[in-house]
Amino acid sequence: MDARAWLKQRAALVDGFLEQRLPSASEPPAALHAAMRHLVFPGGKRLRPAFVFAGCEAAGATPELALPAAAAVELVHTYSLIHDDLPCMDDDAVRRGRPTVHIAYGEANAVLAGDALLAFAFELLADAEGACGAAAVAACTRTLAIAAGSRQLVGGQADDLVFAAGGPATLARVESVHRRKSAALISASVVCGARIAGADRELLAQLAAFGEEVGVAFQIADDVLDADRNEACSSVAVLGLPAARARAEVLLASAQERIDGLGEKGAALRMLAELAVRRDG
Ligand code: GRG
Repeated sequence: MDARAWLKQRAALVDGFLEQRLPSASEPPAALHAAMRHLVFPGGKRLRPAFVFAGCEAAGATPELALPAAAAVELVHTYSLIHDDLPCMDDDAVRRGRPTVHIAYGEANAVLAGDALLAFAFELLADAEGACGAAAVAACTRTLAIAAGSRQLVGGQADDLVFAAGGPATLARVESVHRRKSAALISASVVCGARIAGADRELLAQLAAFGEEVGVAFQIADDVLDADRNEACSSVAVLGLPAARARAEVLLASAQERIDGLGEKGAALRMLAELAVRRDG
């Protein structure tokens, strides 16, 4: 199947689920609920949910089983983008070609919308107990909570914010931020999908390592696409464009090698990894 068509089909699954489950924009407090929906719809590439589905497939289950986990991961991602755009962080007025949430709904609603989306992500996961089993839900909750926490996503963001003041930029420092801020959630996505399919410890470790390498390569691709922003914490800043591109390819190849043994079950993961790293937007 064509990779983009595959991704679009998976995105439609998540969109439908989120459309049904998120509070409507008219439910009071209406400004808050409208702010929550503002960045969820029409949404972005929906890569992380696709990694959840692909992780589930890699461990041998039908991907639809992982739908609540896929939606939960996308909401954690969405919350992080809303907060990242705030004036106290990156101070961005535009995301995905539209006004950011604080521009459209005010700063307080943007903070609250992010908070509520993070909480709702875990509500969706908890509700999946009947379909996925209590053990799988508990394991996914833990995986996602760790990836979203101060040792991963939030900690990476904290270090990114003070990166320039923290000493000389080195590849090790940049990739430490990339691993936490970006790769942790991608790795957790693959792992959650596999957990729902009942993967054993060995496969989970293999997929976590795959996800981390793909995640860092994905972030390098992002640095390359944003090269003209001259950010301090960027692989382009420490390596230059050609070497940054080459580093992403090395990581992608290493990640792909890790899942060679999965055969056909790993096809979706392999396709998605390529799409995430060799993208043009
Ligand atoms: C504020 C808690 C907190 C965390 C912020 C996500 C993030 C950390 C910052 C956003 C800026 C950034 C460059 C993050 C790295 C991850 C990344 C490249 C996000 C964009 O992901 P895509 O390309 O976005 O999947 P779409 O729009 O397709 O969903």
